[in-house]
Amino acid sequence: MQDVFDKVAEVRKQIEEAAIGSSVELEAFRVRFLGSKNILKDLFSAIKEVPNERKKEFGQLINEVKSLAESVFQEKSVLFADTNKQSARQIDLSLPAVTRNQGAMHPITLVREEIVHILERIGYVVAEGPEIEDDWHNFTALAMPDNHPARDMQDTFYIQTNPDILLRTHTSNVQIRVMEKQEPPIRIIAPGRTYRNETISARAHCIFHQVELLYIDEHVSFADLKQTLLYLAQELFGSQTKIRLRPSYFPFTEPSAELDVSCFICNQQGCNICKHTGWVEIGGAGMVDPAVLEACSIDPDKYSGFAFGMGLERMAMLKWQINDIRLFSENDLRFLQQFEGR
Ligand code: FA5
Repeated sequence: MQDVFDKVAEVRKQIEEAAIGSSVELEAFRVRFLGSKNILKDLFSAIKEVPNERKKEFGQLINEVKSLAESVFQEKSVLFADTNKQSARQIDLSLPAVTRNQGAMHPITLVREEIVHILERIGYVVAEGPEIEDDWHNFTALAMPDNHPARDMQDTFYIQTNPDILLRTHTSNVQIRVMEKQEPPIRIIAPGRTYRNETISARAHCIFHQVELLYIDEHVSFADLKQTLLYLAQELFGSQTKIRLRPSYFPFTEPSAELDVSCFICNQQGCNICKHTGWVEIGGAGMVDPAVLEACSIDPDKYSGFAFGMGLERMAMLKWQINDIRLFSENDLRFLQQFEGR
């Protein structure tokens, strides 16, 4: 008989000492002490073993234990109410899936990366230079001294009216930065942002991007330049692509040329992109002028090299037939989303 009273005391102890640290443990507590098959029910049915004169005392004891279990449950339920709601939300499989917007690479980044990877395969490494530049690296060392007429072709933004500090007008400044520091052989590719004080239109912007190529070593010839440009054009536009070099003028290269590629849109049948000529221009190139090598303390009798520069916006416009350069900087999602997954 004492056994039954001991059992009640034991259950009370279990309730008092129950470790309830989570909603899962709270539920286990509820099932054990308050559920439809809880252990207090077994004790209630043991009342028949209790002598009549102690039945009342026994009944009160069990009711107290039951109330204790209920109040512990109430108290802990409040604590875990929020957590319960959250976990219910997490496992509600009937809810529609949350789709995540992963974003897309910007088309200029895509073209830049493609060009960089193509040239890395033949030994070029990426080099960087400052966008806020001094006159020496942007102009003078590139054989464009003060008052040189070629400066007018690149309308320049100067910083706070200081004629020596400017926003670089091309990535050719990186040629000088690298040649000043590094002994040949030099084989670099320099992508970056450039600035010109030009009226913004569908074809020109005041902020745009260029990629510069520079190769300096012993015995580098115009044939090496031509072969490198052919490789780049065929990797970018397909193995059937032809190139054409037209004589041109840049103060820092001699001889100089404009690079045209056969129109990959119409296969030289004639279209709006190539203005029915079958060719599209993609950049300027030439053999580095010996005066530029000298300005960077590189011996022009020992070393020679070539340089090439092109506009990234122009490349992206050709590649995806985009007809307005302003789209690249407007951050219009309808435009940018078209490059998802590329
Ligand atoms: C240059 O900037 C020379 N530094 C390129 C060069 C490098 C020649 C190495 C020889 C050796 P140019 O001013 O032509 O050249 O510009 C090169 C390209 O930049 C153009 O073909 C064009 O695609 C792009 N570009 C120039 N101005 C703008 C502009 N306002 N908006 C968008 N793209 C432009």
